[in-house]
Amino acid sequence: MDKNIITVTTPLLPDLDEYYQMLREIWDRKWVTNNGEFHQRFEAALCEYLKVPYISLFTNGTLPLITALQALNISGEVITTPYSFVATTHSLWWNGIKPVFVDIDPATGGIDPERIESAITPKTTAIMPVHVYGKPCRTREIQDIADKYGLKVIYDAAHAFGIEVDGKSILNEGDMSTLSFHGTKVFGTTEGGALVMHDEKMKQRIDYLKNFGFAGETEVVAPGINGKMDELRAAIGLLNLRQVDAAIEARHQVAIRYREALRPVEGIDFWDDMPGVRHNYGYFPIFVDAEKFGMTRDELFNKLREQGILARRYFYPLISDFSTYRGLPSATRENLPNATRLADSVICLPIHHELTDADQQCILNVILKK
Ligand code: T4K
Repeated sequence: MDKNIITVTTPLLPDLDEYYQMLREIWDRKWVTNNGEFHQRFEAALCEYLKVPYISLFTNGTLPLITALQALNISGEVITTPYSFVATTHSLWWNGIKPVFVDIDPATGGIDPERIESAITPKTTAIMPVHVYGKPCRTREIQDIADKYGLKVIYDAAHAFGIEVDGKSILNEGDMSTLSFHGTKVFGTTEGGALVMHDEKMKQRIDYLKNFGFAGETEVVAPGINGKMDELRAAIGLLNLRQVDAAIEARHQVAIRYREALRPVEGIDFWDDMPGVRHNYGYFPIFVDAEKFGMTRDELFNKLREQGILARRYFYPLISDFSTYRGLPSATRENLPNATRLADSVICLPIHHELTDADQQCILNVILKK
């Protein structure tokens, strides 16, 4: 990457010498995938770190979404948010499920529980909310609705690594939660992901499903897929667990500096930490009010680009605006005013564990019009 370019994030990578030691072990064992030793150790270490009872590793963060829907036999219609990465809705499509978009709560970016009930039809079988940017959804209200109508809840928690509310992991909410360990995330294994579940029986089912449905050498119990994580990535995960807290703290410091500098700026809005929540600072979204700021979101975005600052407009366009989904009855902008407003005004500023004060100042100078 060009030294003068400031990227929105940078991967968390382990010390190369330590990784080499682990590669040497893999070479010695000659066991490279299919529930190897590092895979088993990584699952156990993640359960402890994330405070969850059961976890199943995957090769990315999209397959756990697809697999969770399969495991819970979800069909018909699923209520979801348009304000996310497109993989959320794609996972429904790949299961032949019709996505029903519901608007978001502008205070969290997550699905607005008050709008869920009116979107429920006899075909609705589940709700798929997203803890977007790692900000916890209103999980209690969502669960109350799910219980009332007998719906499953699958959280796309791709951004929610290590997020806790009042000391409890957000990943224990709903029926299952998925994680992404993509290199752009706070915690990554180059590509990778996981599914969090509540009981051993479901863990067993998911482990079968991610291994073609094999429940033994000669028995296939379900039409599974290949979603397994290999030993090379599990090793990175084990090493990265040792440094993820420091990385989150470094990101926290970046967030503090952004907030201090941007609070007085008229027309630039951002979110503060939520009380009782342990955040991971995976993203730092700002929302531009063109009239008050005197510049549109895209003008600011392009100005940053001119300076080599590769901020991103996550999540613009809305998923409901992509051609695949545009024709759905729930995909209209009238149905999704809050999501539309956020998508049209958002810029995610660079934030990562290696962002220097000098680089952050360059970013701020553009926004402060210095
Ligand atoms: N659900 C949600 C809510 C998600 O956000 C995602 C993924 C998923 C599900 C699916 O999980 P995965 O199947 O991906 O595990 C990125 C990621 O590819 C994607 O994982 C992520 N969400 C999404 C929000 O962002 P891009 O297209 O923005 O990535 P890219 O390649 O443009 O990278 C962004 C910046 O990161 C680059 O400008 C520089 C930096 N970078 C990137 C890579 C790949 C590096 O410094 N090194 C790298 O190796 O999608």
